[in-house]
Order: sequence, then structure tokens, then C-alpha cells
Amino acid sequence: MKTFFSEKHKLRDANTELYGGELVKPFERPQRLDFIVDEIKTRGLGEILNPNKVNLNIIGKVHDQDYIKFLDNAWNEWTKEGFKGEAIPTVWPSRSMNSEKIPTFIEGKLGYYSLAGETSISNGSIEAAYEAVRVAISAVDTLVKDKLSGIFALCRPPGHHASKNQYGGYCFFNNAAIAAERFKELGAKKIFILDIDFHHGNGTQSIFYDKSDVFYASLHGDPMFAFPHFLGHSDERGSGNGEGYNSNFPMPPGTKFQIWLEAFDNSIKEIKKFKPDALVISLGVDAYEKDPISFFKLKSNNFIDIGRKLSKLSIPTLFVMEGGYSIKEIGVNTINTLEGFENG
Ligand code: Q9C
Ligand code: ZN
Repeated sequence: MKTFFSEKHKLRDANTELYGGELVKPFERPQRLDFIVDEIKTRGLGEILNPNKVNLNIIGKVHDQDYIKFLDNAWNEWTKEGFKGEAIPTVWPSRSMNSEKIPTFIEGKLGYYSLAGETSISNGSIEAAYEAVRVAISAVDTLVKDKLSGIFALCRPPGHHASKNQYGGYCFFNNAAIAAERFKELGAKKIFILDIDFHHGNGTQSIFYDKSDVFYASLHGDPMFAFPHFLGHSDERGSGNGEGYNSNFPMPPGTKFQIWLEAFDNSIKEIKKFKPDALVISLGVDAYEKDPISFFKLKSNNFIDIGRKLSKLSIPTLFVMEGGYSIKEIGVNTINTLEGFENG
């Protein structure tokens, strides 16, 4: 399987994440991809390609222009104020204070355009986020042009928590959603996004919630216990034209592969019924038993079965990298999925 990848992901290298009342070194750090690239090479998964020149206007099909402009300028506006640290929001338009007016000052804007506070904006972060979009688009283009059965977009930073106008959960641009839009530009009528990252992809869900041409399904830690906490319940089934085209499988702490697989098999049934022209897998490997911020109990070998089952669908499949924070095993778990798919 071919992989698209760019060294420029390293531009996303924040020093801080607000976690447990401390500013810690971010779980989502550049070294994650070193382990994945090493494993691709060791096991000879296939070529690793640099992204093409891409028309980034496509981002506007998923994200609002004012949000894009905010991201473009946030770091400059923040440093201009003389703040010493990285840009972290401290105030939000929450239930009791929800005027629609967008503040002028950067601290207000950070709260307006964020859905969580752990994701520090640092110098270079947004450049890296643009590069992740180039990686995703290049992978779609190659998959379609060469009529491949599967391809891997090794994106970083990840994307599935980013909504049309909010960042958070380590995500800025929604790479998987933008990839789905690219599939549509290239002629696909129906796309299915299956999100197997441990966390619910609130961004992807909300982007396509009222659409019937992009089906979003997610297997994740029950939001009563897990981030993002405020979306991802099983009664969220889509709205308007999108009713019936959104499907959530929240699962409790300690969930083992046997139970996880029942939900997975249900989502496979939905894929078969929907008959998409393309499949996008939001591939996080944080469902792994040793992941430091998650609570599922999948073992490394289980990821082979996941890949194998996906290959049986015989639908052109784009794998988009999302989360996975057990750095030592992130390469094995990711390549297990992709090799399982290849060896069907
Ligand atoms: N107690 C992705 O996997 N904080 N994002 C979790 C755990 C945010 C995860 C705190 C986790 C975001 C792409
Ligand atoms: Zn995750």
C-alpha cells in the first residue's frame, strides 16, 4: 500500500497541553509519526510519497472562511500581545454567555473558535495542519487516478475533532471530511466515513449531520466518560436530509475486542447497505489497550482483523491517520491494520 506523508508535520510541535491541571508535553507529538514511518519501512508496506501541489481552496467546502482566517492569524495576534506562552483559550461562549458576536481581541477569539482547551496553538502549527490537508488530498487523487483498492494518508495533526468553525482535541482542519469532499469532486456520489479512533469524531459528525451523501459512523468511548464528552451518543442519527445517515456506537470503559467487534460488524452492515463509492477510515489506534488517555482494551493483533474485514468490502478505501498515543506501539498497530487490509 502507498503512503502519503510529509516531514512538514514536524512544524506542529507545541510544548504544552493542558492536562490534569498541569501543562504537560503534548500526547500528540511529532515522534508519533517516526514510529509509523519506521514500521512502514521495516515491514515493506510500500512506497512513501510526498504530497502534490494541491489547491487548498477545497478547505472552504468544509470550514468557514472566518475560521480559516482566524487560524491563519492566531499565532501572530497572540505573540503581538506579548504573551510568553503558547496560545490557550481561557474563556468560552458557554451556556450562560452565548452572544453571537465574535470578539476582536485574540483571547476572546481563541474561546470562540475552540471546542476544548488542551490544544495549544504554537508557531508553525497551522502550517503543519495545511500540509496534512495536502497529504489527504494527494492520497485521494492517487487512489482514484490509479484505481487502487487502498491508500494511506499519514496525516498529522489529526482532524476528526475539528468542526466547520472550531478546533480542539489536537485537530485544526478535518482531513477526513476534506478528503470526502475531494472524492465528491472526482465523481463519487456517496462516501462512507467509518471512524475507529477511540474518541468520537464530533467534528466529522457535525460537518455531515444534515447530509445524506456522506454517512458518518463511529465506534468510540462513551462520551459520558470520554472526550469530547458533549457529542457521540447513540441517539444522534442525523437531521433533515441526513436523518438515518449518522450512527454512533459508544462503548464503556474496559471494552474488549469481542464487544468492540460486534459494533464494528454492525457498522460493516451499514456500509454494505449504503453502498458507497468510496470508504474513508478515520484510523486512530488509541483503542489499543496501553493507550495512555483511552480505555478500550484492543490488542495489537486485533488491528489485523480490522484491516482484513475492511478489505472484504471491496470498496476503494482511504485510511486517514487520526489519534494513537502509545508511541512505542503506534507503528505496529497502524501497519497491522493496513497489512491486514492488503493481505485481505
Ligand atoms: N483525559 C484524537 O485522538 N483530551 N484526539 C483527552 C483525557 C483530548 C484526542 C483527555 C483528547 C483528544 C485525535
Ligand atoms: Zn482519539
